[in-house]
Amino acid sequence: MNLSGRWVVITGASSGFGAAAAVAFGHAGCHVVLGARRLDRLQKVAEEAKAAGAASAHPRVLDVSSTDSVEAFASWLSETAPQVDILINNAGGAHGLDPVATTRDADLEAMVQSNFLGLIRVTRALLPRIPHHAGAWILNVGSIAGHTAYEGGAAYCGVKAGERSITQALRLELNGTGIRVGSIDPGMAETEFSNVRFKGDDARAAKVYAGVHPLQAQDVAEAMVWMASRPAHVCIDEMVIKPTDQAAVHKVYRRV
Ligand code: NDP
Ligand code: 8X3
Repeated sequence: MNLSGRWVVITGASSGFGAAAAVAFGHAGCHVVLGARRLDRLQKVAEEAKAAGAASAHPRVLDVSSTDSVEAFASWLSETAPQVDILINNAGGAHGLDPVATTRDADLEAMVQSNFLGLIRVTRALLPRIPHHAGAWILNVGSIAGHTAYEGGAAYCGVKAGERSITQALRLELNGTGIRVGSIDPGMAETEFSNVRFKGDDARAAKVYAGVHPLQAQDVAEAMVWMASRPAHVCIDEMVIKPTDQAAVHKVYRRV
């Protein structure tokens, strides 16, 4: 399917996968609509998307953890875009790596609000703008953490397992509308993910990737474009994408 001229909404587009997706869908000639809390970062990404060939690029503040913010975004969008052909629910991340015994409420709430409730809120708000029987697509960003839990990941693994359930329910609910629904579930990728998880402790974040050749954001963005550009009758329900060095959540090959 030719993506040129399609309207793509990407949440969490100020860094990592979302920013790379803005550029990749821009390169495919799409109109890109970019949401996140850091507007200055979004504006830079919008410029990069335009330079890559985007038909247009529209940055806008969005906090998926707030229903008011999501509704304001949806209302602005109805004045900006004729429709939403592709919705990429990417906003989220991990906060902390503490075991259940010592985990903090603020971290739990941030993870549930952004990865889980935010995904439902944004989808609910934009669903009326997604056309039926036109090859439209909703892509949710999950994780291998949603397939296999690890120590310190009770809440993060839990919300990503929840993302799989949301995706599966939505796929069933929208069957017959022609709207495709799927999940992309990456493994270890070097973005700002670990810097956020470890609250700005960049040395600890760097250790996560030491000696490994992790995924880069562009790897995931290219996979998203491939998934979106399948013919309208083809829905990639779930894609797991990991570094070659990562055979499983706990099995990572390190050169050092
Ligand atoms: P980054 O930290 O680089 O990007 C996260 C993005 O989410 C940022 O743009 C951030 O923007 C946005 N975001 C976070 N909270 C909110 C919120 N409340 N409202 C709006 N936007 C929000 O990490 P990644 O690119 O790696 O993460 C993207 C997604 O991929 C996440 O869902 C993450 O869980 C998932 N993932 C990451 C993996 C990895 O190893 N990197 C592997 C598997 C999945 P801002 O702060 O400006 O709001
Ligand atoms: C991010 C991948 O395995 O670090 O979702 O949780 S992992």
